[in-house]
Amino acid sequence: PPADSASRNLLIDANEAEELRREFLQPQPSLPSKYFYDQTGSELFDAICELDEYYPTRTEASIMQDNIDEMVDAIGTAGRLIEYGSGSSLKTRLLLDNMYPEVAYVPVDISGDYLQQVADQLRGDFPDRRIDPIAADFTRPFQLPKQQHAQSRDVVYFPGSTIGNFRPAAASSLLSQMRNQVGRGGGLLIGFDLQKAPAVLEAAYDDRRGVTALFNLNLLRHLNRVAGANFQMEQYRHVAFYNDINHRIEMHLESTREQRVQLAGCSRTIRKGERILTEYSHKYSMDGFTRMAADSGWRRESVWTDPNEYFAVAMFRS
Ligand code: AVJ
Repeated sequence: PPADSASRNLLIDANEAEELRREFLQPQPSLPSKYFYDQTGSELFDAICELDEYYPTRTEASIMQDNIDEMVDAIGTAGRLIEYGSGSSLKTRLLLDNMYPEVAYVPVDISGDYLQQVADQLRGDFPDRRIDPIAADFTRPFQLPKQQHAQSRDVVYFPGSTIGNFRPAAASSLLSQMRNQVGRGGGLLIGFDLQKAPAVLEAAYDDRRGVTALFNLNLLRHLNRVAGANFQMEQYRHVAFYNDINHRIEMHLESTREQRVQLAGCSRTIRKGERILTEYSHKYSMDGFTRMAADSGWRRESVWTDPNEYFAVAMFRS
């Protein structure tokens, strides 16, 4: 059991509790985006991907479809495709269908139960492919099993512009962690969202049917369950806007009244109208992203985009 009394009776470990308290007690309270993805949140995210307004998923899928042969060759004939934050693995099915048969698939996801369900389903659908799931929080260093063959190369797959959720410093350190994990000669196949008209961006994060609002609010329900929180979901509203100075969508939960909130053994007052930051989704220029990756030891080998240049998928080599 966790040593400190504040962390007793929580379904998260002492590190997670400490991270939650640190973020939540900032002058501008925030909550880590990774808590979106419990079972319900993962399902809501799948629903977001079907929305008319949410262009990233379908744009990335069309980029993958249009360039699958080049991508598969860039991944290579042996090794592992290690997907950080695999979720439902829906986007990965095209790669699983087309990659060289010797390439194993290693989905890494924080939501362990969902990961096992997905892995079992994939084993049924791709009986000839090795599927080796790892339940881990990829934002912290985690151990990969050793490769069987010295010559085989690992490729990290990080689609969906999940990188955009991280502040620039954290994004850089995550790119460095990936570089260290695959070693020299390893690859990174990564999707990132490009800068575009704010109206397009804002519609994508504040859809008419309110699915994104539910997704945002579900984070509170998740924390009530796992982190001893007492958020009252009805007393917050979803806020999403484009910050064009920092080139990012920001999602917040705005309190409709003053209230006292407990979380992971701490408590604070949230004033009426005060906002809790729940997500950044950074939008990049092609050059800006390439520079950030280069600073973490990655050189760009290929980049693919759509006709509107809404989204990009790039292969980097270390
Ligand atoms: C999965 C993190 C890339 O930032 O677009 C979708 C999550 N948040 N709608 C994104 C998300 C609100 C998504 N990522």
